[in-house]
Amino acid sequence: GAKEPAPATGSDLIVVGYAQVGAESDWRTANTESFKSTFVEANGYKLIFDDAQQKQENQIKAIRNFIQQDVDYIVVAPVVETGWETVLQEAKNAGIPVILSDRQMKLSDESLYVAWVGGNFLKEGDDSVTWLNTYLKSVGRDNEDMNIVLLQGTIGSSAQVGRTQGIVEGLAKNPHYKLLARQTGEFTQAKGQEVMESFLKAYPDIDVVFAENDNMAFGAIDAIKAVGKVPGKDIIIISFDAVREAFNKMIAGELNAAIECNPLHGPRVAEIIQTLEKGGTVAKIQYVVEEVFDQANAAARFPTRMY
Ligand code: GYE
Repeated sequence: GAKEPAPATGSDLIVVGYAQVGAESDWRTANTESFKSTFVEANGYKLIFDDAQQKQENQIKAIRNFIQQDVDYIVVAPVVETGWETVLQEAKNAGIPVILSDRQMKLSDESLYVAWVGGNFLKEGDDSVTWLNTYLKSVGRDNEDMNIVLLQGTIGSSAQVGRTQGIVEGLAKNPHYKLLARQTGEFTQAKGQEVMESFLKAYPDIDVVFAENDNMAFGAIDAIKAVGKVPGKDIIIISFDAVREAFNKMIAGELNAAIECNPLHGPRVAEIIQTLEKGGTVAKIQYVVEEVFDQANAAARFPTRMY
């Protein structure tokens, strides 16, 4: 009869090096968890995980280490878009395929990576302004002038670049919208709070905050409370990611909307690797389908959220 396949020994495992951005947000924690739970021995993998603490130089070092260790695949969630050609060429010379996940790179040579999977950040930005347009209309405030501030993510990251572009271009279409200020909060709650505090001091009459991730919105909520205003009522708050805590805040009425960005890329990257292992071809750019959540659907959708 047919023989059972031999159990995977150490040398049979597919070795994957993951150069992760850091641990700056709930989204990032869920993303790390997704890789750690997917790339396990039981699935035929050995994962070498590196946390770059939001520094590109650390990510470049990590990639060089992966090349040294002759891993089978390198996965990168690039902290910023530019400056990767040299190290990716080194990976290419070593014959190691590179898969990008989450944020994109801007490269002069697209052959330096096999595939990318992640969210459509420009669309997310567009969706956030569309949500505001619809909401203001529904509450009869679409003829009011709106003073708006923007908490940006890590400058030069494709998540920031795309979301900022979608937001700024969307706002520019409506003469009632006035973007007073934009500044980075580095995708962290602490920095988001700090920047929002300074916005509130500089601009006493803010109507709307866009935060390029949930954690910065959580910081903004605290800053708004600290000046005696009611988040979600006195100031409309829109954020990105839609992590579990964002649902809690929408249900509590403190956050108005969260534009989804799905972090569960582990299985998606594993599928790409499995296809490559079988000699198949993969789509170069793979966008994940994402939704928009607000106070009208948050409670109903919360129980089935995966992150
Ligand atoms: O929105 C933010 C995280 O790159 C899409 O990075 C990701 C972003 C996400 O820090 O929370």
